[in-house]
Amino acid sequence: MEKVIIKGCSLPNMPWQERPEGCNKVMWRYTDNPVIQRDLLPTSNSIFNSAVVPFADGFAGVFRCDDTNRRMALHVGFSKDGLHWDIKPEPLTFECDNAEIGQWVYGYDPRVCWIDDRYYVTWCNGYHGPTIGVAWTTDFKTFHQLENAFLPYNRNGVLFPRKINGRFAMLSRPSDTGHTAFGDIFYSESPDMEFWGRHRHVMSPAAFEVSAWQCMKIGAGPIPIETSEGWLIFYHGVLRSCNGYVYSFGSALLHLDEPWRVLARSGPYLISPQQPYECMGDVPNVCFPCAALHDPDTGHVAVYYGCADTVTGLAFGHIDEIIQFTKRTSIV
Ligand code: BMA
Repeated sequence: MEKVIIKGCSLPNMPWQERPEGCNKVMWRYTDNPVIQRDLLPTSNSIFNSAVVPFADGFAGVFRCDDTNRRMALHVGFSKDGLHWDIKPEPLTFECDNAEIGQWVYGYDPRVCWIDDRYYVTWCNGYHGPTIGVAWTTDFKTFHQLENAFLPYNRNGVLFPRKINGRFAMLSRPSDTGHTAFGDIFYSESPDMEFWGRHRHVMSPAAFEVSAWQCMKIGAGPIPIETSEGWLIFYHGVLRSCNGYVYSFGSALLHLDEPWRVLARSGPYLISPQQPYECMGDVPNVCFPCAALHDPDTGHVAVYYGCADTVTGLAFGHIDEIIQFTKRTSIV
């Protein structure tokens, strides 16, 4: 394979640990996982499925913090090193011109994406069922909420970090009100972040006999990473076992100009629930990625993922190795 070109801003200060001695895995876990404990806030039951981005001379994030009423809220946090976080105890509030849209019901599983001149937040927003909320900020203090991107029911809205063919682009996962046994990833475009259309099908769950970890439903995770081999995405997949759902994550490469075209898709998972903090918690056996930091100069990537719907974990890898793995094991 030719040298992979990776887009993005240099990020020499991102969290990183080398692959442990003797480890032959494509991705490996941070030794001090969970990187964010469930009770970092006095009022939090759990902090997981959260979004982290470079900000100022460090990092900022939008965190899913369920409180001890078990209400799902979003909180802002800041960190110098991406490992130790100062998460604000009060939930994030949005400014919105439209009272109906701005009325808070619940929010979870945020993603944050820098495009052009601002950070966009997308999240699973309660509006007669879950749909994709959209807001922007420049300072992580004031958040301006826009129209919901789609009709309910939809989850896992993930923006691309630049316009594609002149339009904003987003992956999402239409579904229904519950944790039902279906879910495909779709692609949509917008000229203005308000009106979304040109919907295209991207991926369905895999056949059980081909790749069982992703055979029930799938959903996009972190913001796609642009490379010379295509958009690298991490996505979660669900297996339905006799004892409940198991959430793992793998990788895929999407065509740069027509991202609904899947170039390669990993048959094996990259990370599946195996550590105690991934297997035990409010929802056992869940690894759910929502953010990644990467440094194009070194090819390092750090993926933040929710563990057992309770805490946040971190896993590392080399982008070129993940791309090779995706192509070598592809089920497309
Ligand atoms: C999904 C979402 C995620 C959660 C996962 C496992 O449907 O609700 O927030 O992590 O289920 O419970």
